[in-house]
Amino acid sequence: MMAAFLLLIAGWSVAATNDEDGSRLWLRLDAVNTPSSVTGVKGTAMTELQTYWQGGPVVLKRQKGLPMDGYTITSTGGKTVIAAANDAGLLYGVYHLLRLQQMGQPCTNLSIREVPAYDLRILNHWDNPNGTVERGFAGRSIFLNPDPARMKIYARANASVGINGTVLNNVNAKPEALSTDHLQKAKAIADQLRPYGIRVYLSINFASPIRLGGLKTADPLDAEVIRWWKDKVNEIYKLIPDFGGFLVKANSEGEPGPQDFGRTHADGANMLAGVLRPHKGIVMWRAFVYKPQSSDRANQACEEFMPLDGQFADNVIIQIKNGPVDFQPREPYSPLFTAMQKTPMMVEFQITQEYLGAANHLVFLAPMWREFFSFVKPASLKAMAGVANIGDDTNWCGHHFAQANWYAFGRLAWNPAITSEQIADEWLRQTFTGDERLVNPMKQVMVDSREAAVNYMMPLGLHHIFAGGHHYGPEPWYNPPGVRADWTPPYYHRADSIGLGFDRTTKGTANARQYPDELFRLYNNISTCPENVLTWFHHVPWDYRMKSGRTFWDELCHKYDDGVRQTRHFLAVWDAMKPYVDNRRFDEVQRKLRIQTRDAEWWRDACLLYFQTFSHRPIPQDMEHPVHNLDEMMKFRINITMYENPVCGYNK
Ligand code: GCW
Repeated sequence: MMAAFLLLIAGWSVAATNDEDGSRLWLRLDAVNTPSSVTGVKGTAMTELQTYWQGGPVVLKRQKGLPMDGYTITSTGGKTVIAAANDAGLLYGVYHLLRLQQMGQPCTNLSIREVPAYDLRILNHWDNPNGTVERGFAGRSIFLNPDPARMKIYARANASVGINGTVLNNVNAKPEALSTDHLQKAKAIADQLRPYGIRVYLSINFASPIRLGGLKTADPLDAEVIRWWKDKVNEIYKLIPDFGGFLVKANSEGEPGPQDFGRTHADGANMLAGVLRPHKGIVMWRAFVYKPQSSDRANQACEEFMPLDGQFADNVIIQIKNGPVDFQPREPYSPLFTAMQKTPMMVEFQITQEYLGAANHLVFLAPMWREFFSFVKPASLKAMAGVANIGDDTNWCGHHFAQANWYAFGRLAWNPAITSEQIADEWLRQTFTGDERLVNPMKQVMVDSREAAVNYMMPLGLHHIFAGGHHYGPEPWYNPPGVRADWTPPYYHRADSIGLGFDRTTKGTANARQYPDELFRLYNNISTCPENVLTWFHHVPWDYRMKSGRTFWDELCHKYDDGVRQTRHFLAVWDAMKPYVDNRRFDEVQRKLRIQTRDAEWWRDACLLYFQTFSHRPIPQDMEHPVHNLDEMMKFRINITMYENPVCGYNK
C-alpha cells in the first residue's frame, strides 16, 4: 500500500517537472553553480557565467575601440575572451555565449563581433497606476507590486536580447505617474533593473504642472511651468541618477499637449529637452496625432510634423508608429520616415497584439517588422521602441508563442538585418527544443503566420475593420451614431456598389503624394500598386482584374479563405508536435490554435457576407462557403475592456 502510494507520488512529480509553464521564457538553462555575489553590470555578467556556463575558462575584458554595448568573443585553445568597451557589452557577450550553449551550437573556435544598430532599444509598457495594462492581454502590470524573482527574469530576458531601456507607464499618462510616491516605486524598479544595464523612463502627462503641481497653466514657455518641470526632474534624478528621460503623447486622442496653450510640438518637446539636458536625459515625442475633422487620418502625422522638421532640440527623438494609421496587420510604412530629413526619428512597433488576435492568435511579428525595414533604412533611425506584451500571467505574454515577439523585438533592435527565420529558429530551440522535428515545421508556421493573419483579417490593403473598443474580431459594419468617423470601419473600407477601398491617390486624399517619387508613382496608379496594399490606396471596382486573372471580388474571397486554411494547417502541424513538447505547453498552445482557426472563419464569414451586401456577387464555387450567418454575427459582441484577453472568440 505504502509502496504504491510512493510510486504514485513519484509518478506525479515526474509528470509535474516535465510540464513547463512558460515562466522561464527562452532562458531555460539550469544553474550549474551557485555564484559568488558581485555587484554592477559586470558583476551580473560574471554571475550569469558562473551560474550557467558549462564550458572552459572565460575572460571578461574591457577594451577601448569597440562601440558602446558591442563585443567580441574569441576563443582559442579552450579559452574564451569576451571583450567590450563597457560593462553592458560584456553582459551581452555573455548572453551570446550562453545562447550558443543553450542551442547546442559550437562554443569553441569562436570569432564573433557584434555591434548594436541602435544605442536605445526600449520597451514601452502601457501600464496604468491601478495595475491595468492598456491593450494588455497577459494579465496585470508587473510593476504594480514587483516581485523580485519575476523582476529578475524580466531583466535577464531583456538583457539577453539587448533591450536596454523600459518605459514603465502608459503613454496615456496619469499625472500621478510623477508623484513622489510613484517616483519612489520607479526608483525601486530602476534599482532592480540597473545591474542588467536597463534604464527606466517614464511617460508624462503634459498637463502635470496643472494637475499635479496646482499651477494655472502648462504652457511650455511659461517660466513657472519650466521651473516646475526643473524641480520635478531634479527630484527624479536624485532618486534615479541614470534615469533615461520622458516619453510623451501630446495632443492626441484627448491627451493634453502644447497646442492647448497655442504652442507647437517643438515648443513642448524642446522645453522638456532643455530641462532634461543637464542630466543627459532625452525626450521621445510621439508623432501619433490625428484630428476628427481631417479628411484622411493617414495624412496627419506629416501634416503636423513636416513644418517642424529641423526645429527639435538634439535630445529629442520623434517616435513614429511603423504605419501611418495604427498598428494594422498590414500598412505601408509611415511616410513621415522618409519625409523628415532634419529630425532624429525612432520607430514604434507594437509587440502586444492589439490588432492581431490579442493573446489568442499565433502571429509572429518579425516578418512585419522586417517588411518595414525593407522600406525604411535602419540607418535613418536613431532608436527602436516596442509596445510590450508583458503582464503578470505565469507565461508573461498570455500565449507561449507571443514570447517570440518580445524576443524578436530585442533581436531586431540589436540588428534589423536578422531574418525572421533565424529569429524563429533561435527562439524555438531555446524555448522548446533543438529537435529538428519541431524546429523545422514550427519555424515555417511562425514565418507564415503574419501573412495568414492578414489573409483572414484584412487582405489586399484592408485596414481598421475591427470591432469597436477592444479591437478583437471583425466588425466592418461598426458605425454607431455619435462615434467619430475615423474610429469606425466604414471610414476606412468605404464599401459601396462600385467597389471597396480608400482612394488615397491624387484623385482622393493624395496620401500617396507623401511618399518619395518612385513609390508615389507606384502607389498612385492602380495597375502598378502592389496588391497587398491595393485597397489602402484605391477604391477598387468589384470586377477589377487582378494579377491572378480573378476579379477583385473573387480574389478577396479567396484570400480570406486562404487565411482560414492556413490557420487550420498551423493547428495540424502543432497537433503533430505532441511528442516534442511538455504536456502543459502543448495543451495550452493547442487550445489557442483552436480558437484561432474558429476566429479565422469568423473573420472570413463576417467580412465576406457583409461586403457581399455591397458587391452583390456570389462567393466563388471553388472555395469553402461561409458557415455562419451575417445577421447572427452582427448581433454577436464580446463584452470585454481594452485591458483583457477574450477567453475565446466567436462562440455561437
Ligand atoms: O493603438 C491605439 C490604441 C490606444 C493607444 C493609442 C496610442 C495608448 O487603440 O489604446 O493608447 O493607439 O498608441 O497612443
